[in-house]
Amino acid sequence: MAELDRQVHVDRNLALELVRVTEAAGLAASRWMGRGDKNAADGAAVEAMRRAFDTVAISGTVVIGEGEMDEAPMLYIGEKVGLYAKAGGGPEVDIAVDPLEGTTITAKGGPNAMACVALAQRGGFLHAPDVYMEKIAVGPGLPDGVVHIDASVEENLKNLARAKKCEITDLVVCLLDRDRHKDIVKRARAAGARIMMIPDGDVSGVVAVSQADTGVDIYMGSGGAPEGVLAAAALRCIGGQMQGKLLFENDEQVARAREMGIIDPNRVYGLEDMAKGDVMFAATGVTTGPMLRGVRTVPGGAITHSIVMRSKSGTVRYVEGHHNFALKPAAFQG
Ligand code: VTB
Ligand code: MG
Ligand code: MG
Repeated sequence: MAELDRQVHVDRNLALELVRVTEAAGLAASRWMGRGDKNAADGAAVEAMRRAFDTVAISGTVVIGEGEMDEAPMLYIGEKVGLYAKAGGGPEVDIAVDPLEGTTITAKGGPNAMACVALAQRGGFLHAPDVYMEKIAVGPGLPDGVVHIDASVEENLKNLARAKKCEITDLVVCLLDRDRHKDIVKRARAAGARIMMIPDGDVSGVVAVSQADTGVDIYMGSGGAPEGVLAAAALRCIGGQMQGKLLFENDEQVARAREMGIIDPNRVYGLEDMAKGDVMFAATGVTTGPMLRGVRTVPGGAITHSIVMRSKSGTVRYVEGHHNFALKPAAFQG
């Protein structure tokens, strides 16, 4: 087999392998739905995802993870994961994870919590520090630069409405329900736009701009920078535009980012700056939302709903997993 063919073959297999990783995390987290313990839910997702990675034929390095080695026992930044992590061999890839995006949502049994993973070639992801990121995103099929992170809310809405050949009153802006977004909300409402506030989970909030049936036209506001990179990976696959800007609260954060290779703290990152080259993204719903159905328990097992996508082919697949716990190793039942 020619080298190129072999590479393509490896890539293709990996995309579907990744879904097993998010399924494992999703199944584990779902056991904690509505139990009021977000740390237990998160811990269960992290542990299950870590274990599931051991079966994937990669030599992976976590670059967006659960924190630094001294604060996170598993899936910490720099950790090697995958079947070949110790033995060597296998494709060398970088990994971004959020084993449970929406820990509080899960603890309350709210909507739209999910387990997420993205994979890129070495060096493909922005090594985002754990600070906030200002984000703006719109869906596919619009002129390049139709919105800009440095433009005003009013200007962005006006330009988006013009490009979509609609009125601003037709547009829906999605953002996290946070006090820090009061100004954006006020301005967007004054301009006539409608608002969809989400309690947590801005990865799915951003991805919603690229999914026609969510009714979201634009995502705005700040959320976690690691979540920004995961969302960028997804948009690279599914289409759409996104910009991000890291928000630093003090000099220590700026210095820390500099150590991670971020020289210009005011840089505006485009999609390719956050997730470049061949990228894959997978997510499994933990609780039901507009993007994915949550885990459903059935006699003897559970049903999961996941999305898998690759930037190279642009294929987006929805995978419904019917898990039979009598046959599945206990460690993977969640
Ligand atoms: C978002 C959201 C996450 O953090 O990134 C948000 O996607 C941002 O932080 O689900 P604040 O909660 O401090 O606003 C989460 O809500 C939790 O990781
Ligand atoms: Mg997390
Ligand atoms: Mg998160």
